[in-house]
Amino acid sequence: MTGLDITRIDALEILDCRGEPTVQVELEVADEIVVRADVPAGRSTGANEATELRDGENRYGGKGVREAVKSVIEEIGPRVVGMDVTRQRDIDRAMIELDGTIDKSRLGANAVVGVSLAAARGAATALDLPLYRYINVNAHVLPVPLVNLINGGRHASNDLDFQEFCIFPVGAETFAEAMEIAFVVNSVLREIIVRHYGKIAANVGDEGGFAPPIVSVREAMDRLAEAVQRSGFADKIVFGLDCAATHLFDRASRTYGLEGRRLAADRLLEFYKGLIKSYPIATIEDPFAEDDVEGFVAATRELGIQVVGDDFFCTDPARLRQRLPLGAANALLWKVNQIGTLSEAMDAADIALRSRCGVMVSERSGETEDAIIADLVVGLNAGQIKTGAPVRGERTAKYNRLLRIERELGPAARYAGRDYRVR
Ligand code: 2PG
Ligand code: MG
Repeated sequence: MTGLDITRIDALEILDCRGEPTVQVELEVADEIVVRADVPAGRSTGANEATELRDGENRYGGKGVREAVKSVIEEIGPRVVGMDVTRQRDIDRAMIELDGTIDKSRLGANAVVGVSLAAARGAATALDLPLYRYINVNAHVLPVPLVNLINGGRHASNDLDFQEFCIFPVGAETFAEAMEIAFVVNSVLREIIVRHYGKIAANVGDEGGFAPPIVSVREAMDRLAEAVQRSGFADKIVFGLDCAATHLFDRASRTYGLEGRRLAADRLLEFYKGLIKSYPIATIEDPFAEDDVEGFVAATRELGIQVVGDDFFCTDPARLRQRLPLGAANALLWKVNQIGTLSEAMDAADIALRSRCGVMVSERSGETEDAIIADLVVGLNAGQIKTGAPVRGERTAKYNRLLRIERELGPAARYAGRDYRVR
């Protein structure tokens, strides 16, 4: 045994920010160091994501994760206990082989990803390094936060079709300044929303953004643009959208549902062009459905902004290899639990960065207080992060960790700013 061997693995069913069950993995290194990792969960998921194991009985409306907990304790534990915790790829590969399916559905991606992330954290802790530096000795780039201030789609109980309306403070000097800007815009937006829709409209959606009773995309953009104008930071802010268009798409008619109309892909593209003319939008995620490669190619060619693939890539190296050469999308939304292991997700980031494609590290709508993505985004020097509104503990946990990392790095820290996509 070396001082880096995994000596024990345990798991527990805990709750995410929606109050739904999720997996927490506890991992012990060398009989003394104990770390934990919590597994997040999506709501607007892509069809090609690695598959979570949910119990499907009466408990928790079928969403219990006792089976995934059992996978960790009874199957993964005996396989990886005794392995060197710094051998991330070996650990991940051992789990992939043990699972034996293409989508990790036998053990459950929620079991596998928990162990994968706990191993990385355990290794960093055992070596007495912050996780971002364990991943990369040259980690120094603080990301621009894509701050989600208005929620719609599957993340809110309103009828707004697009899922996320965000500000992107690319003109801040530091990450700390970006957070201050986000606070001011969010506060002004709150006043605007209360004035227009009443105080009940200031309630928030799954990612902490407001969820007012707005139907029109342009009306939401107008409210956000007014908040930015009044905040005094207009010269430092551009906008971003997550359309989550997979969930607007009707397969039978091959049209997208928007504001009560049904639009073919070319009409939707025209709608985007109009929006980009009216507002300084710099980034748009999933503007077309997960399998609408043509739509993505057209968007990437014609919109002239960052086009991010979320459901479109599912953080899957194979999908990136296939679709990037076609000119479909020019940025990857990076979510470890979409593919299921840290090493596969890092392969996806590598492919993207080598193709001069941006990488935006992302939370899931169902998060916990675990802030691991803050370390991962700095470890990748990715330059952009999406982690919800600047409120609610499961979102601020990530922002707070980034504030801490910026201070730890001191003069070595560099805020990505306008170079968020490629440096
Ligand atoms: C998205 C994510 C995160 P979910 O679509 O980008 O914002 O949502 O986790 O529900 O898939
Ligand atoms: Mg998305």
